[in-house]
Amino acid sequence: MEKPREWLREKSIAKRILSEADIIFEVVDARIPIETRNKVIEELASQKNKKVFIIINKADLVPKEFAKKAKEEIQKEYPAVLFSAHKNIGRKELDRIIKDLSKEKKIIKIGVLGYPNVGKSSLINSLKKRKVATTSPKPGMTRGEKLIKLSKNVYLIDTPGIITLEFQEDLALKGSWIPEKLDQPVEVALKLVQKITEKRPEAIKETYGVEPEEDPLKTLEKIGQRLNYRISGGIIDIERTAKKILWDWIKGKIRAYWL
Ligand SMILES: Nc1nc2c(ncn2[C@@H]2O[C@H](COP(=O)(O)OP(=O)(O)OP(=O)(O)O)[C@@H](O)[C@H]2O)c(=O)[nH]1
Ligand SMILES: [Mg+2]
Repeated sequence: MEKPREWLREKSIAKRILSEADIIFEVVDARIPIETRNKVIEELASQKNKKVFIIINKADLVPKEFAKKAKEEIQKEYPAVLFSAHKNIGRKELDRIIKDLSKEKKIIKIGVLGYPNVGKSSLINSLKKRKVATTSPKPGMTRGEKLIKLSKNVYLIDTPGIITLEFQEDLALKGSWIPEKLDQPVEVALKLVQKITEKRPEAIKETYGVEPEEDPLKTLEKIGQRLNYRISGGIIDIERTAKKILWDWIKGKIRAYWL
């Protein structure tokens, strides 16, 4: 499996944060709220008996109905909050939760954890109402941990994205892996296109103005044609098209979602 060293490093960060923090905010992507739940974080939190809240971020990218269903599903296990760092969804609710938590102890530290690119740093900026943490569409932006004072006795810890021991391909489908770092970007884009075609085919039409085909490779070709991505001889540049689709997915430009 790829990157075991990276994984070990991140697991040790997760361990440290889980010892240091009193509460864990696990951030997930509202488009794929179940897939972006992180086993490493949840297992460590339960071992250490830390209270976990799941923050379903990027709620602006999904319809209300879907968001509600995702929340109900997750709340079977953990308290969950629908949130958008961009559109101010759920800020009041989360402010209230933090205020209540802050009464439990003299000083509380909330560890903000999750896969790369789910919006941990953006969430912190939104709560702080100021840009204190660096954000970027590029997964892996936040490197070290950063302690941010939110109020008199509440601290937030921004952390690098935690990945679990899984294939690059699966991480890329979660928007947590840079497409340029993939060995097989076309294969991954095909999987993504297939999933979108299965779950919400309209999203292909909305984003690229072409009808999806049953065969994802044909869809990819149509998209490449539409974008006019060509290599010499006029052949469609499939690899460039694949990377573009993966980036669009990372950037939230494709409105597909599933549980
Ligand atoms: N539409 C939408 N995009 C968001 C939201 N929150 C964050 N983003 C975008 O998602 C991307 C990643 O945001 P970050 O806050 O850097 O994510 P992170 O989890 O800190 O990422 P790493 O530090 O790389 O692990 C950026 O392009 C943000 O603009 C949101 O609520 N809605
Ligand atoms: Mg970050």
